[in-house]
Amino acid sequence: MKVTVLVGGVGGARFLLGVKAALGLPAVGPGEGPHEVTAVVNVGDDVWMHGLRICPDLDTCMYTLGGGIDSERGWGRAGETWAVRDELAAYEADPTWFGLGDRDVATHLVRTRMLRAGYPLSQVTEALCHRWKPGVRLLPATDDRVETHVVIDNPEPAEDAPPQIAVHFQEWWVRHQAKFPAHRFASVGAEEAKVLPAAAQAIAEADVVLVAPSNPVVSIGTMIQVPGMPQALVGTKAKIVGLSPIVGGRPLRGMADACLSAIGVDTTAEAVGRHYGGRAKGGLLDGWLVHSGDTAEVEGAETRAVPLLMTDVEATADMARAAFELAGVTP
Ligand code: FO1
Repeated sequence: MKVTVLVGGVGGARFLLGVKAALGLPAVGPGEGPHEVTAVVNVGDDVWMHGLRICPDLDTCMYTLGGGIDSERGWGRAGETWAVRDELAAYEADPTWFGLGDRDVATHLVRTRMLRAGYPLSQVTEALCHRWKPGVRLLPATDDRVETHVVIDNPEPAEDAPPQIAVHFQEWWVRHQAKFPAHRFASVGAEEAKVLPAAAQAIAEADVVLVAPSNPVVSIGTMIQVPGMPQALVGTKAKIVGLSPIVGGRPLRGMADACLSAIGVDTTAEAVGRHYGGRAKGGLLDGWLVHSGDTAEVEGAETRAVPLLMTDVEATADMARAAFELAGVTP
């Protein structure tokens, strides 16, 4: 069976562990078997820092599925040290608010060198995965630079300063911890970008497409805005089933609520499902899984309530199985 999953960062990576387990593959590392899993990963969080290209969602998926993640943080490497970060701070080399771990820096050095040599991000990711062997194909949604920037009230208002400024998503998310309300999000570069052909093909040829419980706005939303992605999703014969990242009116991690309120969507499983829209009504979803105890009516999509807490790999595998069932496929 060919399974294609749209994923963002931490939540998406954890969900992929369960998808692999549900297909009889080892959650971490490479595995044998008749099933193929392709993850189409958000690149909107990607950022240039200290001359290095950082791809948080691709790296979180690669480290999580390859066994190198710091599972406490959900990003960066296990057993990390911070000498480079501390040395950069000693030089007062901005930005000092973004922590680059020493092991993580090696990933960014290899990626930056390959990008500078002209390799597209998809080939760079494939090369990095030769080491990490995540056991799924990790594809960036696009090889082009599409970055999420956030319009906020100017944190340093001055009489001649603009009342609002746009900052990179990482500055809003990490430096400001999203404490300045986002007025809107901009996918910088989206107009000139195009969906990665291999990602569009993985969606077209899938037996089922899953939308991971990732941030609906800055992970899934940003991916769907990449030109060519909507066409791929409309065109696939596969059922598209999503899993709600909102449980009991709260995001399970991260600050999806801050993002949802910025686009005027309530922080409920039903509101997110309706935001994605039922496929029979021109939206994204054939099926929408919400957590037991939550309810959702999404016109044009079938909804079901199942446990959606990714407490361990087995619980997450049950979520993937429920999604396969809702899609009417059997691995
Ligand atoms: N998140 C933080 O909250 N603080 C950090 O200093 C930080 C550094 C960092 C470095 C590399 C990387 O791949 C991710 C990093 N993140 C950090 C997480 C990152 O902001 C988020 O994982 C995603 O962009 C949102 O999903």
